[in-house]
Amino acid sequence: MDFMKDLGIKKRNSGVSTGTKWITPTSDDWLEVHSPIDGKKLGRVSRAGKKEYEQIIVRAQEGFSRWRQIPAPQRGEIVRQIGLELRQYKQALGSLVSCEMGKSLEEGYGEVQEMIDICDFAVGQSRMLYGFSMHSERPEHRLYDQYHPLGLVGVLTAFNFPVAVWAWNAMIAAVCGNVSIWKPSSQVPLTAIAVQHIISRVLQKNDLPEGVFSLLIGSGRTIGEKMLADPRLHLISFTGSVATGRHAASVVAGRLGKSILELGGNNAIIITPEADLKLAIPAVVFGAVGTAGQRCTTTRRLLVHHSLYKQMKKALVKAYGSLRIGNPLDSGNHVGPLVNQQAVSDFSLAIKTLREQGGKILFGGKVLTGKGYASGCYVMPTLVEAKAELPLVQEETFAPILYLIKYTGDVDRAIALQNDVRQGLSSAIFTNDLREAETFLSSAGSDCGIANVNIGTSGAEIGGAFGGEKETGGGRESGSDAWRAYMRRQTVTVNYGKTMPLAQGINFQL
Ligand code: UN1
Repeated sequence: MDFMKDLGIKKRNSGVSTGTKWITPTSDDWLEVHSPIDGKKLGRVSRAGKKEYEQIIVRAQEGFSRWRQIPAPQRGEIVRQIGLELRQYKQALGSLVSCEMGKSLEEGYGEVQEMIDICDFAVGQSRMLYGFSMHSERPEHRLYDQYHPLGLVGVLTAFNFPVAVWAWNAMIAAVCGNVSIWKPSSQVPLTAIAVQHIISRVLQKNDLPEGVFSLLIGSGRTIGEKMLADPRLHLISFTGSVATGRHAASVVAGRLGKSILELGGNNAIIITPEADLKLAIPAVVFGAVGTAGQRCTTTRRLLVHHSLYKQMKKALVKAYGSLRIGNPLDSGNHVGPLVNQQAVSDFSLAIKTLREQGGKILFGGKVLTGKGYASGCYVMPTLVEAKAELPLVQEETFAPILYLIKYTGDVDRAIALQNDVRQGLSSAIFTNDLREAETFLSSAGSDCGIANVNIGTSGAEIGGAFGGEKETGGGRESGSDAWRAYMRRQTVTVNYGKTMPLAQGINFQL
């Protein structure tokens, strides 16, 4: 595979880098990487131990003391160059994402495009780190707020978006004057190494110090835990499951550190009687089967008004029948494999449990075997007729399983069903009725971080703030004013007069 070579991936790779220099771990701890496409070994990665962890943190601290002195627009210029470099490697990196993680090639390219887009966004943001200027209540006083970098930002990313989520965090953090330390998922270390090669050329060309963008590949139990507990890391951005996120949140909160959590979703689309099904059907199918159902924004529940239910069910069974499942590097296929055997077991267990709980499989429900499916990671996208209150419908199963749920009554009833889960990431309604759409968007509407009208639940643009409520964790990353979470806010009052008045009119005479 030529793209591996172009990206600097070798048979044996170091998993530790300070941004400009690779460190060879002293321990003999190797991670073997296999593709879920065909089980083929892609390479080996040496993992960081305690010693390398310490080296990385110290370099990052040194790097930060230099990086924060560089004016923000100049930091933006570095990010601009990273964006240009990523454009050169879009095909190669997108192919590696697809190969290592299993998402379709189109989605692999899309993910790299998200990186490029956030670079462009961050370049602009580097000139817009605005604070407010207020009017002081005292004469000859100036009152304003300003934003300073936080310091070291730990970025712990999940397997399903091996590169984009890092970029949302690292690029915004960088223009804000922070340095970042990236611990990718152990499922997808090679894409992280490839990214590190790409950015290290930019860092070297600009004569930047070590420690601005570091990479630490290691196990969650050692390196991940160390990062969570380390008071030298001012902010932890964590993407992953609710269970691990809950643990991460408590460890970081225990040391009064800051965190951004982007945890699970259980996203629903509402189809009202006023929906345009020509729009809704492709959006539902992409939302449910894209990335083989392994996005946190995947459509998991479809709430269909009873008047359209039969029609919708028929159309979906037909659409699912036309999906092509197979090697994601073949652009003719819609759906690739799940990430590993564990994910397949989780899928099979979910199907069994659904049957026990009274769900009816309308399509799929099987693990694929035979030619082209030898890795054992391919499953059939699955449609299940279910009641909203089934225990498993309340959970996020990270697989392409879509629950068809019939509702009767008005849009308020559909919104109540949509909100009646513990997670709160993404949501959507398909309707051409203004009242229904605006009710869904109102304060009594969707309780999710993302609410879409006539668009599916996944595929958010980088320009908006990304994240969700309730068990999704409450954090926001990426666009809008999410940058503020990466900075420390300082309220400044300057007295340029010749007297010393106190606020609130307090009289204090010596
Ligand atoms: C994720 O699944 O963790 O909105 C991120 C989307 C993508 C990002 C998903 N832009 O589906």
